[in-house]
Amino acid sequence: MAEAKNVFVTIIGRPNAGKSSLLNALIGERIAAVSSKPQTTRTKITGVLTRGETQYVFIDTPGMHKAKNKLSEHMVKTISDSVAESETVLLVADASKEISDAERRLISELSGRTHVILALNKIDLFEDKSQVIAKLSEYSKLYDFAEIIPISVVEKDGLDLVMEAIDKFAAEGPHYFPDDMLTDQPEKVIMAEIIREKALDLLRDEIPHGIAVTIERIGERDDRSGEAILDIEATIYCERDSHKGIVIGKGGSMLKRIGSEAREELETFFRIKVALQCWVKVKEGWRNREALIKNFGLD
Ligand SMILES: Nc1nc2c(ncn2[C@@H]2O[C@H](COP(=O)(O)OP(=O)(O)OP(=O)(O)O)[C@@H](O)[C@H]2O)c(=O)[nH]1
Ligand SMILES: [Mg+2]
Repeated sequence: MAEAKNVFVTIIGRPNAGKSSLLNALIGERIAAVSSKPQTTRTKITGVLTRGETQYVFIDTPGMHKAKNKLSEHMVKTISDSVAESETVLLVADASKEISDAERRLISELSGRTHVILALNKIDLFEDKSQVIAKLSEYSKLYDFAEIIPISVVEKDGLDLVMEAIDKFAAEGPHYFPDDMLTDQPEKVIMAEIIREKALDLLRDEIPHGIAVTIERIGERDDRSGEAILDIEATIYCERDSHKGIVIGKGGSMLKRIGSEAREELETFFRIKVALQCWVKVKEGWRNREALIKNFGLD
């Protein structure tokens, strides 16, 4: 048999660039929450893919932004710690946006590393591909990337090229995770992230950042016909009483929608029937309180 190989890849980039979408696409499972709102990812998420002799370990990070509260300070620190941890860096950029200051800062912090791949995402948004090429050359002036690959996660375009580029940096070494493992995220975290993703999708813009989800209880039982059911009880925390009302919605309609969309996704992910119960609680100003951030597992 060929020698075992591994490669650790940290995925970085501005908020909303499509880092978590790319992670999910490369792994082939939705292990990380994705949403149209920036700052969806709050803590690092490890995704594992083993193909043949090579184990790929991906570390998804929060989008690089200016820290505005204690939670985002933790998020920004997570990015630099994760970059330091792995040799290969996959920078995901949004081809439809101007290069931001935060992005420039992020790139300057890579100072001199050689294993940096740039994936220029969302090229599906361009009819005129010459605009993509112009963007490519703008980025190539900022850093000596090992490779620059235009991709579209949505259209699954260029993903094989990303894997090939990463493959070149795989080195002989052990598989640190079991070959059938997809993520180091504990089940409870994945469950909470799926529920938070649905809440982010369905709620108005001003609330999502103030939301955290914790899983209070998990239990398995058989229903009358003998089919296994996973019972999940979750609490959705928000920062204000007025937000609580919005999360619950008229006659509980919003909470019902969040719950039923989350349940469907949970059933697909865990491949088991799910009964989900969600409560809503207020914890004022949690994003600025260390103890609560710790409590939500975001430190
Ligand atoms: N048009 C288009 N949209 C995309 C593509 N890839 C991702 N998106 C969308 O971009 C948005 C952000 O995606 P995420 O994967 O959550 O982005 P992220 O970089 O992880 O964001 P943060 O975790 O907030 O830093 C979502 O609405 C995705 O559906 C793409 O190739 N094309
Ligand atoms: Mg993300």
